[in-house]
Amino acid sequence: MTRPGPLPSAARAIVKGDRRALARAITAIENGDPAADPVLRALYPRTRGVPVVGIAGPLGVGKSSLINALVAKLRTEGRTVAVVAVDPSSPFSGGSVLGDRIRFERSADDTGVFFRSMASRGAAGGLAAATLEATRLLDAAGFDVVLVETVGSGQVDVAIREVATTRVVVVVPHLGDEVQTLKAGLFEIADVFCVNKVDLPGADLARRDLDDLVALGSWPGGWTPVVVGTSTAPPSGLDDLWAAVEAHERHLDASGGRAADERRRLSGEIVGLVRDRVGRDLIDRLERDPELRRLLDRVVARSLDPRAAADRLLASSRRSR
Ligand SMILES: Nc1nc2c(ncn2[C@@H]2O[C@H](COP(=O)(O)OP(=O)(O)OP(=O)(O)O)[C@@H](O)[C@H]2O)c(=O)[nH]1
Ligand SMILES: [Mg+2]
Repeated sequence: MTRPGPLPSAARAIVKGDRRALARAITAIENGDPAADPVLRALYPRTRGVPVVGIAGPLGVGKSSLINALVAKLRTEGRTVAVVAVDPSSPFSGGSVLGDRIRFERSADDTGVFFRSMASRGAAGGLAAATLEATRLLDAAGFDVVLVETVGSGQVDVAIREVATTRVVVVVPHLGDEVQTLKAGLFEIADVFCVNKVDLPGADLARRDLDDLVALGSWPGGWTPVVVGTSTAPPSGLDDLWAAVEAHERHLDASGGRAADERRRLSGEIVGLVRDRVGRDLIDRLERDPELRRLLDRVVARSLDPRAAADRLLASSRRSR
């Protein structure tokens, strides 16, 4: 049941600001450990729906550098920030092309910032689900803003659509190959395009190209993506970047998009959870239930095809309910 009541001790610790309890709970989510269950359930009613800003884009464009800069800015303004870096060591990405990726700057004595990385466990969808649950804990823990960096893999980036309320897609001057990345699905998910490294030549051209692409696109939901230019060293454009994020967050409230997105996200999440459980249950039964084992034997022996077997499996699970 999800109504506010006495909290399990781990959940209580998280609400009180215990960062180690928070980190442990996120690890449990990451590992699919059932210990996360009571914590997630108890804290769900305490989530407020804080902005979750996804920072996506190809390798090495400066996502982490931008996040460091945004964290510094938000902290100066007195806001607390949690950062989740998704898939930092995946076999797909392996880090920036030149191996010069920026680490997050951790300030041990600032409890207003929390950094966490989450590794990919198989499917991008699974990672997105785990990240969504982690952002809920961060919300319930009281952070004002959650920033999520997704690295490299277009699939993970697109899956993060289901997690972030505002999606920033970062590119660098000389789009080149990156246009391909954008075509691979990133283009459609952007609420803000950020041309980073405007200190490099070609930045103006890249911004104009993006402006043209945006003008050609059709954008449901009444929001046309904003194109901003930034550099992290020397810092420039960071206020514009954050202003674009906030404008999108305000648009979500004014247009009813936030509520609609949330409904869609939650229905997808619930269906995903049911699918996982039913799937696990069926796999279990295929192994154990002698009748179902015979069914599988027949498919192996080519006397039944997989679709017919699926029909029978569904029929039998309906009967047994
Ligand atoms: N010239 C220039 N270089 C930058 C800028 N921002 C970041 N970089 C450099 O770009 C490199 C990659 O920066 P990161 O912040 O690690 O980029 P990332 O997108 O997080 O990289 P991955 O996580 O590996 O995909 C580093 O060498 C940064 O110093 C910028 O505004 N201008
Ligand atoms: Mg990075």
